[in-house]
Amino acid sequence: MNINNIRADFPLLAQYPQIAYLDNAATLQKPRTVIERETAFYLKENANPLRGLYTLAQHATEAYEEARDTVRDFIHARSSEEIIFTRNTTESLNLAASCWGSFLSQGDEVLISVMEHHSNLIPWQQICRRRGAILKYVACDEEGTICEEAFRAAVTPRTKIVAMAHISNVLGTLNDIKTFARIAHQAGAVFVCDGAQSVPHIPVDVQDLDVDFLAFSGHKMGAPMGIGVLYGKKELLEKMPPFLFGGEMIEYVTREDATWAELPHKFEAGTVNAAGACGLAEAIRYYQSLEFDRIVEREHQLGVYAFEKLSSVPHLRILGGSAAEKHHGIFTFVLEGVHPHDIAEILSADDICIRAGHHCAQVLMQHMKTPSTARASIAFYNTEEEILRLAESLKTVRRRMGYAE
Ligand code: C6P
Repeated sequence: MNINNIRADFPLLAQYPQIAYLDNAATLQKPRTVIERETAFYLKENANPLRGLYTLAQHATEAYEEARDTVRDFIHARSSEEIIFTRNTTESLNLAASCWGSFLSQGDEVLISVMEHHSNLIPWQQICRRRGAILKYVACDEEGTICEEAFRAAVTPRTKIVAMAHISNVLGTLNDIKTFARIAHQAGAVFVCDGAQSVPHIPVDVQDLDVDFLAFSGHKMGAPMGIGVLYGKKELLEKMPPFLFGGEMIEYVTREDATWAELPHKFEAGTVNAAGACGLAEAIRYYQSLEFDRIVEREHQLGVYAFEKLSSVPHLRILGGSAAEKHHGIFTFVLEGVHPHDIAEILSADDICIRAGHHCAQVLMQHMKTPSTARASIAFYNTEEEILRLAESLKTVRRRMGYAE
């Protein structure tokens, strides 16, 4: 992997060579090919897909459906009917919660973990409240691990849905989704996986994991903002009611009633983000051109380096796993005596971009008894030099805040 060539593929990185962008869990920078593909849709293919019978509209439809096939192939779904385009992970999870959650009855249980992003928590809170169901949480230990025994103990005959992040956006923990999905299925529950942080960083095979739903966002893997995916097993998608109602999701409408379009269109009401879908397909092709295994290997190397360098910063404590391997490129930390917002602002003055706050995971913050933290998250295009700059800058933060050392 030639890192200079890779960085040259990202116009923003070339535009600001002084910036160390270490907020990749929030959103990835965009390769030129993706930006060009999205633009090309508007320059050469723009018409409302799935409607027009004229040639231009057919091209738009073809481009959109090809993008769906590319996503299907990437996550190893059985059929393109199982790929629903949404705006982002948040919308995908709301769709799953609102539609499959509509089958919940009084006293049924939904099980999630304490490390869920609000997007995989609040939709379940809301649907449980509406259906009279009970929302239960499985905890993680100090290492950020959800152990199998704790998970087994939390699943009961009343558990109807389990929803869990594949990789935590705060701790970087990789949850054992395959095992947890098997246990959930044995109890008769469906398994919803939040793949926002996993799909861009590790190969994900929905058939191998045997999850019922998988949600992810394009923008975290170099695609444009505003395009996301909900994978769902066909038999479940067929059973559930639509999410939004309106154009393109119907089969036949009378004054009193309507019937629904075939999958996947039943869940894609209104004009779709076809240019975004084409951009997502291009992002997938970009990953494939680099070879995903090499991306994983590169991010692993950088992660080991980052863990070592951050661990050498005095007064800094990394939350979660005590080994680099447990973090999957996500390092959340606190610096004794310094508010995380101050850390982020001081680092910003050094042209280093990290995130600070509760990371949309307040239940996890409560569980860890830490109101907020700072977080650096890496991607394959980062360099050892950027990570070194992060560590060196962090070493100066306490002094710049007025501490003796
Ligand atoms: N986490 C972060 O900085 P959207 O915003 O819909 O694309 O993704 C929501 C989401 C859901 N689940 C997980 C595990 C996530 O990490 C995110 C997004 C970003 O951590 C923005 S808050």
